Amino acid sequence: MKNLKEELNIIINNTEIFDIHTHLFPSNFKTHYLSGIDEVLNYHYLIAELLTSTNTTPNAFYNLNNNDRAKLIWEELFIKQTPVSEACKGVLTILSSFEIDYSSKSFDQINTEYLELNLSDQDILNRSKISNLVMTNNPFDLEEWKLFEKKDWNSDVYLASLRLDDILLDPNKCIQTAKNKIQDNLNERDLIIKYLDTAYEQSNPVYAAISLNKDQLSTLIENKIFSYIFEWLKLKNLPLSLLLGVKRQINKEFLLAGDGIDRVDLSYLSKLCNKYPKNKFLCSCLSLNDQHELTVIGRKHSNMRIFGFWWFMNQPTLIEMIMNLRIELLGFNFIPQHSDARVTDQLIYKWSHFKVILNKILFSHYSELVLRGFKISEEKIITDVNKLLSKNALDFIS
Ligand code: FIX
Ligand code: ZN
Repeated sequence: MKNLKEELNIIINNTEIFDIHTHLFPSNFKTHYLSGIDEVLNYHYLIAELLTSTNTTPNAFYNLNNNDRAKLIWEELFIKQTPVSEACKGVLTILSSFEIDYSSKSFDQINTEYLELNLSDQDILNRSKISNLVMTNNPFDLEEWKLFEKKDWNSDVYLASLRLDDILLDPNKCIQTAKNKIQDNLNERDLIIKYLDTAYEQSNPVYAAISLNKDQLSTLIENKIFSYIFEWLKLKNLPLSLLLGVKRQINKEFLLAGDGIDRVDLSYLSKLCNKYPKNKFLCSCLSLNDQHELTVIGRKHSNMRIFGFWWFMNQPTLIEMIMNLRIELLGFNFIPQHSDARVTDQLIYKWSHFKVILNKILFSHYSELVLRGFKISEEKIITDVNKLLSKNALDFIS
C-alpha cells in the first residue's frame, strides 16, 4: 500500500455519502429550496454570531431583506472581523472550492460571480459525493407537506423523515389537522395514528424524528400519544431519531438563531431503549456534557445508534475528541456525521471539513494497529470508510 495518509485521502474522497439528517429540499420545490451565497450567509449560526458581536439589533437585522442581511453579515464578520469561527470558515470553504477570489471583491461582485456558476442541487450533491440525503418533513406543516403532492423531484435521492415535534408542542393543532384530513369519527389517538399512516404512505419515510429538551425527554416515556406512536413505529419498522438537549428560544428576539442547550438526563434514553426493545432509536446529543454517557449507552443497547455531531457539537475540536472516544468504545459501529445543511451549498463545507478530521483520526487508529502487527489493506479501509459514511446508516434504517 502507498502512503497511508494519501491512500486514506483518496478513499475518503471517493466514498459516497448517505447524509442522514438535513433540512434540505429538492430544487423543484421552489418555496422551500435554499441555495446561493445569500442564503449561505443568512445561516442562523452566522446570524447569532453577528447579533452577539456587533451593535446590530435583532429588530434592525430582521427588518432587512435577505440580500441586505447577507451583505451586512459579510461586512461585519468577514471584512471588519477575522472570519475564524467554524461557520465563517464554512463560507470561505464554499467560495474557495469554486475558486472565487473573494479577497479583492465587493459582496455584490462575489454574489454575481457565484450566481454565474448556475449550480443545480445535483451539481452540489455530485461535488460532495452525496448519494442520498434525508430531509426533515413535518406532516403537520401543510404548506411544506405539499412536496409529496408533486412528482417532479427525485425521491430516490431525497428521502423523507417524519418530524414529530409538533405533537409534543401543539397536540391540539395536530389533532385538528388530522381531523380535517381523515374526516372520520375516531378518537384522538386513532386519528393521529391514521394521519401518520397517510403521511407514511405519501412520503415513504426512512425514520421519524423528534427534538427534545430536558422535560420533554423525561416525560416522553409516559406520554399517552407517544405510547401509541412507539407501537406504530415498531409495526412499520421505523426508527425514531432523538435529537436531545435543545432548549428552544433562550433568546426569543433572535428567532431561529435564539436556540440554546438544555441539560438532559440520559438515563431516560436507556429507559426508552429497555421499554421498547423492538423499536430502533437513532440519537444525537447537543451538549458536550452528554457525549461520554451517550457513547456508553451505545455499548449497552443494540437498538440505539449514535449519529452525527449536532449543531453546537459540530466544532472540529469537539468532533476530534468525541469521535476518538466513540471509536475507542464502539469501534466503527456508529454513524459519525450528518450535515444538518439548510442551504444546499453548505453540503460542500460541512462534509469537506468533516473529511479532514476523519482522515486524521483514521490515520492515527490504523497506525496504532500497524504498530501491533495488524495488516491494513486497501480493501479494509474501503470497507471501513464505506461503513462510516454510508453503510451504518443504511443498515440501521432498513
Ligand atoms: O432540530 C433540528 O433538527 C436542528 O438541527 C435545527 O432546529 C437547528 O436550527 C439547526 O439548524 C442545527 O443545525
Ligand atoms: Zn436539524
